[in-house]
Amino acid sequence: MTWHILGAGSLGSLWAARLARAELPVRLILRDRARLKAYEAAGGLTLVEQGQARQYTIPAVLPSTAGPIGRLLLACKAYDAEAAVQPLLPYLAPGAELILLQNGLGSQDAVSLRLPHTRCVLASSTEGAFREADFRVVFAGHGFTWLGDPLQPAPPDWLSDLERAGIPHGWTPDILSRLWRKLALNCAINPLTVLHDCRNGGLANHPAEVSVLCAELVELLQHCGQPDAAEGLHEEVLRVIQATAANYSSMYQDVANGRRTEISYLLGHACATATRHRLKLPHLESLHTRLRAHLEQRGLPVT
Ligand code: NAD
Ligand code: KPL
Repeated sequence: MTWHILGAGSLGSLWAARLARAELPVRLILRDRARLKAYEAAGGLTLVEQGQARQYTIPAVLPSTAGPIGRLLLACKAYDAEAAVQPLLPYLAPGAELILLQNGLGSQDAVSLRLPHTRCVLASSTEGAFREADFRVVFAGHGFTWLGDPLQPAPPDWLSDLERAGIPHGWTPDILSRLWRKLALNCAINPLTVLHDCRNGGLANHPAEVSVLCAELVELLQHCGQPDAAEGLHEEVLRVIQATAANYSSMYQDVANGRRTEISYLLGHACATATRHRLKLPHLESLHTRLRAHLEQRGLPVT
């Protein structure tokens, strides 16, 4: 079955290139005619790995000419996911499956609600890629992608395609726990790197702030039925700060480059969940307020 991939950005291109070179059928879905023309002019997708660039001439279509779609990888930012899937709804084949490759939480529910009869597999990835130019992506960091379906524990048969394409992955019956854990790590690290204008390692100078945020995140995870995601969170946050000391967090890079952040699906989602559970988490709330003010000052969206 053809892999339709919406979002020819960093992760979407990384998946598309690896699936295509394993000779699996892949089709990119681009936003509009202008993007399609630009893609055709570029001559395909280029993936740069260990300094070596290789171009893949993967066919691309518009939403209106994509159908019928049996399998769709949605590889856009969390804030684009719901709108991106909308024009594809009439073209989804009966029994179609979606793979939602968004960081954070909230966008997956928004998409699933629009597709009550379609299986939505959720993904959480630690692979790293960035766009060097339009339709040219650099594979920057090896990682792993967890996949799972909170409603249906049986793994789909297309995992063998990922195996064949060399995409490191695992199937988990508890994908929500993985997504919450990553969200918590992102909440404890990313906003502070933005507000303190530092690399991840710079947070070693703010141990009390990190510690109090971790304590509140643990409380939140325990309250919202994710005790496994809370286990050893503070220790892992300290480990990540140390292991990625020289890196700038993804949110830091977004802000530095004047790009919209996924704040609503990370810290915003954590704070909204706390409110729903009538839980007072003053440090997380204050962090959210300070981060929004910081984004506003820079003319960036606060959601
Ligand atoms: P990206 O911005 O590089 O790519 C997203 C692509 O989606 C863009 O090309 C954009 O034009 C396209 N898009 C958006 N709306 C569209 C629409 N309506 N129709 C067609 N195309 C549309 O984003 P990314 O870095 O690949 O991130 C995707 C998700 O993966 C995010 O949630 C991100 O946090 C997460 N993630 C990224 C990385 C990474 O290294 N890049 C690592 C882990 C997780
Ligand atoms: O995932 C990350 C990011 O930069 O988004 C790290 C810094 C590793 C954890 O928050």
